[in-house]
Amino acid sequence: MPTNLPPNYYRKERELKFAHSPEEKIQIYLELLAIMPKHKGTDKLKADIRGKISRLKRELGKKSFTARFDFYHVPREGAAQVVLLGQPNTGKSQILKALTNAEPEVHDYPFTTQKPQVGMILYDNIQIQLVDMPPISNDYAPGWIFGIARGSDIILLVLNLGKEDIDNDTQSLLNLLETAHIKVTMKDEEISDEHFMLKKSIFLCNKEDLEGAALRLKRLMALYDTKFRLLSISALKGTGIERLKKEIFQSLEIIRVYTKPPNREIDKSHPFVLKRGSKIIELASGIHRDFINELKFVRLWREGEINGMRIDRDEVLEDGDIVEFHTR
Ligand SMILES: Nc1nc2c(ncn2[C@@H]2O[C@H](COP(=O)(O)OP(=O)(O)OP(=O)(O)O)[C@@H](O)[C@H]2O)c(=O)[nH]1
Ligand SMILES: [Mg+2]
Repeated sequence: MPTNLPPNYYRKERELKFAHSPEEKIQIYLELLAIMPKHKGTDKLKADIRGKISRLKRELGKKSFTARFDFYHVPREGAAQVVLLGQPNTGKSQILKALTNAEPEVHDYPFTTQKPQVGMILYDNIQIQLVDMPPISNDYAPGWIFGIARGSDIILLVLNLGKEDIDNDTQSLLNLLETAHIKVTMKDEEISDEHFMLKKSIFLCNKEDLEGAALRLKRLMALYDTKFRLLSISALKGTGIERLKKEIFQSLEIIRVYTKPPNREIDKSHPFVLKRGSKIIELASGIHRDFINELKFVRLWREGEINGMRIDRDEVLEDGDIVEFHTR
């Protein structure tokens, strides 16, 4: 295995362990190929993966793969991918509608949504992809839905505060996820459990406008508030939506960094989005592969702290940093 693979390669690779269907596995392999840096050291690995994909395709019969392909993959767009999961009629599509410009079908009967639908959340100057999924329940829980959830950055577990037995629904939702090897968490623990993928989640308690909602929320809080983040909203009335956007942004633990050529103004509309804790060197290698070799020095502006000082390439970046690259 080549040593210089990026961290998201290993995260993606871990999903293979829990993928059951050939379609899901093919999708993961395709994404691994896309993530892999292009250099001599990865040639063999690339060939191995291509071989695996062909074997899986043969196993599947080419026709059915292309016919069902769309269902198994939602191409990533924007700074992160956030997935809505929940039982039928809990308001997932209404939430997509409230947070984005998408116009999904919303109806007062279960199983309205039959395939993934996407929209973009605008938060300040970044875009986050929101994926609305078909419902899951004890009677309907196809593997591909969980495959998409395992590949996402955050899961929003949508619960219906209008339902008296919301406690049972919540527990069965968590059970369904565990059966699919997903354990929800509040913290960013990425590769810490052998049998589960730990996924950051928010319990999204929807329909707070309905009668009895406040009491049910209180009950849920008593059960889950110490371990999980609970948020109450009404997607229909539009309450709690701005706070939800902010919480999603905060849970993603991403930072925005602006780059500029020397002696030029910065363009704040196009930030680079990086994981919190990223260094200058990671920013530079994201710009293009050889950029780091062309670098002579770097200046940094950080509000109220640093004003154009030369900094080391191992400097850890912060949200809002402005970086000026000087090349040879
Ligand atoms: N009162 C109230 N009704 C809501 C709210 N959010 C959604 N609804 C209603 O609940 C019903 C179901 O909403 P959907 O968004 O279609 O639910 P869903 O979870 O996408 O349903 P499936 O696609 O079947 O899984 C619709 O009649 C919505 O108008 C809310 O915040 N308050
Ligand atoms: Mg729906």
